Amino acid sequence: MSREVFCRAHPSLALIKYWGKSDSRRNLPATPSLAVTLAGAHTETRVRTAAADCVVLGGEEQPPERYAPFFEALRRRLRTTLRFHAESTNSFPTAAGLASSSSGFAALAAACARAVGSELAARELSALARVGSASAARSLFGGFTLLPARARAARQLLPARHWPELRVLVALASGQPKPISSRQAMEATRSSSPFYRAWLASSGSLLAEAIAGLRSRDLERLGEAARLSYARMHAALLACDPPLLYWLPVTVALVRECAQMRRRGLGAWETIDAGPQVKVLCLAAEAAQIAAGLQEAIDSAQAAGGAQPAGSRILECWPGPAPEVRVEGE
Ligand code: 2P0
Repeated sequence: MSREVFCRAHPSLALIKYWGKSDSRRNLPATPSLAVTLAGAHTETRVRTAAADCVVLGGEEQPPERYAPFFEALRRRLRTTLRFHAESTNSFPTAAGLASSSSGFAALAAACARAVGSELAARELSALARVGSASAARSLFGGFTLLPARARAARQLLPARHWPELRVLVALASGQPKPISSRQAMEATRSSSPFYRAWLASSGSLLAEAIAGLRSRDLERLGEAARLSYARMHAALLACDPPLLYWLPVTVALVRECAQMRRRGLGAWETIDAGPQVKVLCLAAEAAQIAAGLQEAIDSAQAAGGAQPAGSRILECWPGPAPEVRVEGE
């Protein structure tokens, strides 16, 4: 079979964070997560059937063991013995806390299924992508998505058109890969952080508050719930033995800049994943002004560290679509 399948998928930014697993063998999340699928950033993947499974990301062959459970689950579900060759590129830094595994496994699931002629429903593809990376379950849907605790698949809560004015400014604090993977850090949090139970216990009320803010397009209400979610996740990380800290000086500078902007009446609410980058929720009308403030904070933090200003480091994103899949050759 010579057909090649192309898929473009978008990363899923969690506003209420998934952090911790209820079942690590099946990769089921211990906390519910609420996310927005981001247009303005994407993964593009081309898949064909091959003699052996192989994933090449940004020109580099990936460790097969990271992908083996996903490919096994895929073959079981599709009732096939075929293997897959995938070439993938990201429009943003990989494994740097920008949710590249969410768009990556979503694109892979959608493209592999199509490569064997299967038309699985988005919910089934979501369950397959989850085996690779739980956040990827959410990237199979556009707009605003929910992956409940212990769920095997995500679902769309609201379409992108619910809030087209919403913006996410991604401040690239560092393009370096993170020092410890999310998966290892989640396990360290479960096994060594005394705050893990408190983190799990608080996730339900944060989710309810965030959903209420999202439904009513109340940026402050959504932003405050999102802020508590990332702060509590990172507090649990800092309480690990040994402590885990993903932040850099520029991360702290960006958090402080957002607080200052809010004091000046601007609507800027930050969130941070497993990496040093800061993503800022705001509205389109204020996005340019907020982006300028974030850029200034990056430049000053770099100057304080003795580095040259690195040019524009702000990526503007907005609620985006589900993956796009097309067959390119027969
Ligand atoms: C999220 N993150 O909800 C959270 C918030 C990072 C911080 O999902 O082990 O790569 O592959 O299921 O999805 C990053 O972890 O973890 C993540 P695995 P994943 O987006």
